[in-house]
Amino acid sequence: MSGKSKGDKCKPTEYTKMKNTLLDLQNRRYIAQSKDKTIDEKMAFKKLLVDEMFNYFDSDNNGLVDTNELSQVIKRDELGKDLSDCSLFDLLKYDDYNSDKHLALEEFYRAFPDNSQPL
Ligand SMILES: [Ca+2]
Ligand SMILES: [Ca+2]
Repeated sequence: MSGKSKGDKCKPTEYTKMKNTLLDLQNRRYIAQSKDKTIDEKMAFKKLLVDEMFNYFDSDNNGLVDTNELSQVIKRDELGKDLSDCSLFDLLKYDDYNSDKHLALEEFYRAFPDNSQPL
């Protein structure tokens, strides 16, 4: 109900940067939790990170991330200011392929494709 739509300023390049930031955050969380994992697992690593990030976002575990849950993540991780002109809500703008206002895991995979450059 803020009235202002921040997403209009979010350019694709900024959006990509934001997503890299998110992966980076998740990566750090993951590394903090599992110090004994080896680098050899890199192949599966990004997909794993996306899985973990999805679970992190989907706080009620219903398999969908909604705007409410995005708000919670923004609060929890204080993402409000770091992400320049983009916000997590832009995930719904760019990567909600079926336009149901929710992000499914499959849409997360598309948002963070496995074949992009390593972290
Ligand atoms: Ca959910
Ligand atoms: Ca969707």
